[in-house]
Amino acid sequence: MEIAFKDEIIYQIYPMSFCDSNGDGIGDLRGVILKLDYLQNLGITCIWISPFFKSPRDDNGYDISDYRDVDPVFGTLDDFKDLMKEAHRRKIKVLMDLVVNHTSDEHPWFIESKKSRDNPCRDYYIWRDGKNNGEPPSDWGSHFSGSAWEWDETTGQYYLHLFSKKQPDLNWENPRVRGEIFDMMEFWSGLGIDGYRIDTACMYSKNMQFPDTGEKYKVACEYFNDGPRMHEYFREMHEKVFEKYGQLSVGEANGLTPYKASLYTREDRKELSMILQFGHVMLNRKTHKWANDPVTPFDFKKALLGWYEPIYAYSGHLGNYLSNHDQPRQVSKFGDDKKFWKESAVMLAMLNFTLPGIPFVYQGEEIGMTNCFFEQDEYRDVEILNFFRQCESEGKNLNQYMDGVVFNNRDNARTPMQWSSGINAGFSSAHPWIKVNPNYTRINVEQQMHDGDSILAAYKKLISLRKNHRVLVNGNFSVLDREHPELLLFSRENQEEIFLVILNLSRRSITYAMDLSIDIDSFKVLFANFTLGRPFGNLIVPPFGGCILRRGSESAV
Ligand code: TEU
Ligand code: CA
Repeated sequence: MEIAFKDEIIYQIYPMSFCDSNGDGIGDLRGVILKLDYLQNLGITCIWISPFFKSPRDDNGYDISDYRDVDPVFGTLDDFKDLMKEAHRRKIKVLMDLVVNHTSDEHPWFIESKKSRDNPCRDYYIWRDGKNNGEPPSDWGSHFSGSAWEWDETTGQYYLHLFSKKQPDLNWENPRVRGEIFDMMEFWSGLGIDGYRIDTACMYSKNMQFPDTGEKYKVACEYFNDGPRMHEYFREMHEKVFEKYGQLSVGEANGLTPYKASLYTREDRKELSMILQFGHVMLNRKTHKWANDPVTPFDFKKALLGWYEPIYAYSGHLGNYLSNHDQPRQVSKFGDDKKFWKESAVMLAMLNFTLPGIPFVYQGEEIGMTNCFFEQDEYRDVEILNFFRQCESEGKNLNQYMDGVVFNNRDNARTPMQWSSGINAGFSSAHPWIKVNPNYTRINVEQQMHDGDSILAAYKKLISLRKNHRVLVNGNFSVLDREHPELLLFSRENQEEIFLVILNLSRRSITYAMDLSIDIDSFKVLFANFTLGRPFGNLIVPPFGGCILRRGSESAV
């Protein structure tokens, strides 16, 4: 059975860095409206906009102080309504970011909650006494360094924050909190929102005893991820909002297994449409969050197959992504942003558009935007700035982590969208809130718009190919030559046709003798980033080479 929305091509917009329409150096909603024609021309059918709600922007909007209004820096509610109208006019759906594990500490609920222990909003959040020795309630660490507990002098208790201390966790055990959230979702659904990307989707149901992990400041995923009431919460959300409005729901879900992910995304479970898993993006960070551990092409291949094969065996659903606002630029991480910049950018796009699952494109990946080097004072992200502060306070030598910091920091993905080689890459007429990647003079939309051999042109072709061949939406997924250390080979097959996808995930040229059981010469090249000589039997796949071969059922032997 095919889920609704399976044909979508979803483009993620990080509004602060997308397009500044009013010359204040920060992207905004009217800037998004200005670029809807560009997105329509690219072939995008749906946009996910990272938070644009009222926020002190401690975490660039993932710290919300008013869920029902647009932050003035992004515009007004009327601007949002215009955006909805203009997007829908172009048959582009709009997903909003649902950030409900926590609010900002400047949200009225939290301002009330911290006034007194008996305030009606007290148990909207998670407050606990410290230990007798003056220590926090437990040894849990925040994702953004330090303790996950912050002391509040007024009421003499600690509050939980899995992220920054300006992002107090909501208490989902409280039915009033759930009611507030579903009401808020009704508000945005009433404005025509087509669905939600759900932030930190499996962290809402915590072990409310807050047991120690035994390791100071360990991020206690075992006690807050995929907790006991998560399915109950999403079934309620599905019934009260998603089903009622026919909406798409995409859960950002780190730390699951394919089976557990299927319990959130199987149609009959009536919870989420799909999840975005983390198996491939955390490969280089196994020893430490700020490590840059070596990752082989085979590691990358196994991480992908470790998800894509079982999830479909369990009838679960994934979004396909290699980039987002939290991850390094994909061409720098999984490709080669120097010697094989274009080849690897296009090969990765082929991967993302041909794996089973709904493809997500993160702003700038379609032109091959790369990681960016920052001087220490040029960083903006709370996650990395907190880590610098933690290293300083604990007397840790930051240099031991700098390779990982430079490679993994989230600001890599948040440099302004590179529209042209003009001032500030055409992003803004004012000095941008964050450094523009200096390579904007050669990597920008304007430069690629009219180049049929550009990365942008490849994205347009691949999106069109995906729209014209539903085998990429509903075709069976079969892996070939699973043990090959550099080549990823798989087929997608339905009644009408079969696609054969061959991708070199490495920077080595690979000579490959096709399995003779496949009559590969009956296939035609549909798309490739290198020239294939016939017969295809003995392929020489160049570094980051990729090809998509097709055979129609009419020609099947
Ligand atoms: O990210 C949650 C999350 O998984 C992050 O901790 C991410 O893995 C990490 O930053 C990678 O280094 C979501 C949002 O995508 C992120 O932007 C927010 O900062 C976070 O939640 C809190 O809302
Ligand atoms: Ca602006």
